[in-house]
Amino acid sequence: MANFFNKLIDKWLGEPTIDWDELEADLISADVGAARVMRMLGELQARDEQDACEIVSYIKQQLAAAFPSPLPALPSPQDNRPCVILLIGVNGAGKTTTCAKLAHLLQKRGETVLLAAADTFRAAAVEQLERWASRLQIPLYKGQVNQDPASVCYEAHARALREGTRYLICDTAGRLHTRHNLMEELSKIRRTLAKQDAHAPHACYLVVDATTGSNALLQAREFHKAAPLDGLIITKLDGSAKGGVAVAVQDELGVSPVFIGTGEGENQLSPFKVQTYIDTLL
Ligand SMILES: Nc1nc2c(ncn2[C@@H]2O[C@H](COP(=O)(O)OP(=O)(O)O)[C@@H](O)[C@H]2O)c(=O)[nH]1
Ligand SMILES: [Mg+2]
Repeated sequence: MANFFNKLIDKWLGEPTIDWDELEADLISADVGAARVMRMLGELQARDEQDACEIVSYIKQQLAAAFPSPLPALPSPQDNRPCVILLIGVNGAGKTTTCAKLAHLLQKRGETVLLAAADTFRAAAVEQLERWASRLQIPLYKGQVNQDPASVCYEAHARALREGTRYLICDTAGRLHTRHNLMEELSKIRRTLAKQDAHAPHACYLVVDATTGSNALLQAREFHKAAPLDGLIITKLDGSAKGGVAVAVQDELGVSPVFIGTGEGENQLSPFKVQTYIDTLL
């Protein structure tokens, strides 16, 4: 994992003066968002700070303070109704894998979970979730190929209500944030879920791939316009990707990170923790 701040200290510690342009470029490359970078550097320059350790500790503290405390948590079921979680995002972001990981995490906490395979565009997508479900022994509701995803979610929701399942996690098809009809379909899924419980979906999380850098901010912006996001799940933080986009999304949209994915295995999903994030993931 990238350890951005240690590299920053190493780089600047021996330097007699800080090259602000270069420091700016370093920070921009971490995807934390230009506006915040400018604000932080403006403050440091105003007090003519030259000490690398001081600079790094100021930046760390500012980035940590970007997030609300406490961070919004995964909702829990209310009134004995299943808590419905919808995972959305572009193709390849990690939605299907994250559905399985999240279901597994909840099962480990003793919760009951039903997965809904609402990515009915590709048979392979349903099969992918099916393989996870059978391996991890998680109940799965799957639709027919080409069945309306909203109707799959509806039927899965009905089953979860009937069986008293505590969590329903819906996997959806990857959609380009620029494609209107797919965004419409998302609204339909939401409306359909609300038919059996006005509060459903209780959480709609956008899954973004950390390796796409600042493109994840563009995705978040567009998805948030189409369907209000309750949180962000950042995947693939196990590589050299920097997770700075979490700060950018928090700053611009007020949408907080809830989980991070750090590998392809079922146990590689963890709740987002500010300090761990600042210390290891930037
Ligand atoms: N290294 C790594 N790979 C991941 C992570 N999450 C998902 N993947 C991989 O990313 C690819 C796409 O994931 P998938 O769940 O199919 O994405 P979807 O199209 O959004 O459903 C798969 O090969 C996953 O194994 C992660 O946190 N780390
Ligand atoms: Mg998928």
